[in-house]
Amino acid sequence: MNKTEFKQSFSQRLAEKFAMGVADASPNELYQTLGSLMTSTYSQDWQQTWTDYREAEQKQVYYFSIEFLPGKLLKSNLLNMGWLDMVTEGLAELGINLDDLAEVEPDMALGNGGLGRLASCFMDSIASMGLPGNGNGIRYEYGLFKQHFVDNYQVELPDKWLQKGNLWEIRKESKAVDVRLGGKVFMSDNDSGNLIPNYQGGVVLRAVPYDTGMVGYQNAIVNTMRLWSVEIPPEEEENYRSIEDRRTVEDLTSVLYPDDTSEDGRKLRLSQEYFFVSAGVQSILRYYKQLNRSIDTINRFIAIHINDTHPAMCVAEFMRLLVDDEQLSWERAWNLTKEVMSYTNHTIMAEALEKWPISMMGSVCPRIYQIIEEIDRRFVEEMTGVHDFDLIQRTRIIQDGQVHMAHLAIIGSHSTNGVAKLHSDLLKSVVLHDFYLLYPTRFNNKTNGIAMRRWSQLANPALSNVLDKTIGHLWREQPNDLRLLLNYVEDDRVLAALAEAKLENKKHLSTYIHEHCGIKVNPQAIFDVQIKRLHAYKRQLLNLLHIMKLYLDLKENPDLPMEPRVFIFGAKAAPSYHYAKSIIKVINEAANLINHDPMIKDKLKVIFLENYNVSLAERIIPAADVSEQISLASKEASGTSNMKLMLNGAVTIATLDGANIEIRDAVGEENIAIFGLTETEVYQYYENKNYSSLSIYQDSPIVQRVVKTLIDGTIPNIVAEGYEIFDSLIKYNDEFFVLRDFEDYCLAQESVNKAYQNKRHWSQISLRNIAHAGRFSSDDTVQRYAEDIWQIEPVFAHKND
Ligand code: 26M
Repeated sequence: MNKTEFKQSFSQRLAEKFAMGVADASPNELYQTLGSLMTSTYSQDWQQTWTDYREAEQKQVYYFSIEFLPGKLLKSNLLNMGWLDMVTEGLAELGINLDDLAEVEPDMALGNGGLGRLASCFMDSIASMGLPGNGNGIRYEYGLFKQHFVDNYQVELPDKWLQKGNLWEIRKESKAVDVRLGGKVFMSDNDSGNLIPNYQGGVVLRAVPYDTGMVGYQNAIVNTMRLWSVEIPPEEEENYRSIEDRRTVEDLTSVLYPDDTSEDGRKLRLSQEYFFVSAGVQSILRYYKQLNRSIDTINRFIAIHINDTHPAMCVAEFMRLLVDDEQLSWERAWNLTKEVMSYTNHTIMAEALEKWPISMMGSVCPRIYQIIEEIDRRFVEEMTGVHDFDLIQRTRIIQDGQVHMAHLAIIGSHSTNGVAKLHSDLLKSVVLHDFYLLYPTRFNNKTNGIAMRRWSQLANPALSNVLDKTIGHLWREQPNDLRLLLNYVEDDRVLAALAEAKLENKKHLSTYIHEHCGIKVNPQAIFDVQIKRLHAYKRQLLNLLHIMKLYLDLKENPDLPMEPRVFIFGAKAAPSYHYAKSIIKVINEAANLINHDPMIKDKLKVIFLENYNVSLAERIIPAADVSEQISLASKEASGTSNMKLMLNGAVTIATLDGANIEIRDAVGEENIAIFGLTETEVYQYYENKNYSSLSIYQDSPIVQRVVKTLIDGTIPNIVAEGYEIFDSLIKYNDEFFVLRDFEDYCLAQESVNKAYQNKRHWSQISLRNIAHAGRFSSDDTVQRYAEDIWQIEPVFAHKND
């Protein structure tokens, strides 16, 4: 399609859909029109992709994830279709600004944070690499809550993202499957003497898939993200007369759980897990059986990936279908299951390692529980005599009345990977060491990556233009080409152009900040950014304490030589995470104090932007000068905002944690500000039990002065929260070593301040960060999964001309 044809089709589609002309249409109507033109165009490729996979009998991967966080799809689909420039220009000629349309689309926020966003980066990359892969998840009626600040507290509002419909999804009623929940099961022999399950009670629910096309980057490949929604099967209608009964069913896919760590043991969450696992695995087997191949070769055609432990029941569900329905022997089924399954671990935080009471699992999915018991029994039997008793007890699936989901995922798969080098090493040496002894060859690393096109071309056109003019266009497809920038590290014109692009982005963000917070910030100031979920281990508190130090220093000496700074936060706290919410309150109150203190002027501003999500990330990241990656070493599995910020030229202040280590290796020590305890030192403290935050507090006047602002009235309106945080640091011995790292952090901050004083030098550091970011492309990451774990290969893109 060319521009003229596009304009014609667009106007025609608008007339058909809304009986309107461009001048009368609202942004939403224009958005709907453009979207429908796009979906009807790529649907041919979508169908063709599927046909190609099936005809070639390609091995396919199914990425099971309880969260996906795609954000908005309009521009990313336009880019991948190769339409972005044409549509931008065509619409402009019709008097329409594409960005105004894009704004209308609600963020698809079916995830909490890093894990869900990673899944969506992978979906983009899998399609863009031409790899046969599908997403499998839940179509939540309500996405992650919307965050508002009321009286500087976080308040959660429902995210009704589907209210105006969702033009990217297709409901596929004919592909529905039934999922059984609850009831009882007992096994008996059938006529041919085979053991079969008999179910009593419980409910049968219909899982209806909604498919969304995952458009590959200009390769005519469109893969599928399949999200399941619950419905009452029409033939069961009479059993669901009351509103209450109906509601218990509808609840199943109604809301995304907003906690991203500790499992609170809710039965509904477990039901959600089984629901999407069972629906997904059943539909995979239905597809496989259409191929008319022996069930014994299914591992050559299907790979199932378990994204964190939430879908770990895939192991047992796959066994159930092979043993109960296909009547395979346990041994045959088990070998196939292990070959099909693979698992990624995303955390070492103990409270996030999922466990379910056996009574709950027995009541939600009794047959699955039985199968897990049998897997556990055979595991113990197989290991007895080979390994020592204690090791077997520590690694078995069922312990102390609970089902350990990570154990199920590891025992039932052929691959377990961490998400950054350090994290994968810690899995082997500490967190999953026992399993490493049992299965050393199953462990591997796959460092996370990011969808480069979204986080550079789409989010940062200003920078992209500079790159095009400097190193040509190839970086857009080959992110490693960003290295060519290094040739220009002494080129003043390029350095100035990079600085100019950054300033332009900072001006845009300043406008947004003014509109949303009523605060005027100086675009020439250092924009210092910490954006991620609010968590004690991520240490937003460390950032705040340093801000308070700067504040006190400035109060003492208003002429302090210091580059003006704007500290920018974006973070949601889990609604039940009291401490995290207190941190938000305190940061907001400190911001209010500092921003309105006439003595401080433009030197220091603190901005906490409401409702951090993918779209807001796309505004903040291009405007960032400094990237805060300050988790306690060993606690952040990888991080991915660190990669996005680096790609956009921010300079990182970091602990040696997660992928920060690989970022340092990429850019070199001179181009990153590293501080704080190493993971080894942290573990030494654990071992020797000799950390005392109190003695640090007592020995350091600066630490004392800063920590006291929490309780001495310096920060107003935070009596309860101030004491809560003060106590966490002093009375409860500072679990995340905030005080231990404080002074080193201040030094790192000071070095950043110094570096910024020399603008040319700063731009050079920034350039080196951009130049080395290419290695964190999720295109490469998924390629490594494809080769090492899934054993899938690209199809050759068909030509649609
Ligand atoms: C648990 C219970 C109830 C409801 C939700 C959860 C839950 C949801 C998400 C638990 C964990 C969840 O995600 C954890 C996560 O996002 N981990 C991050 O994964 C990223 C991608 O690998 C890493 O970069 C981050 O370091 C890691 O914290």
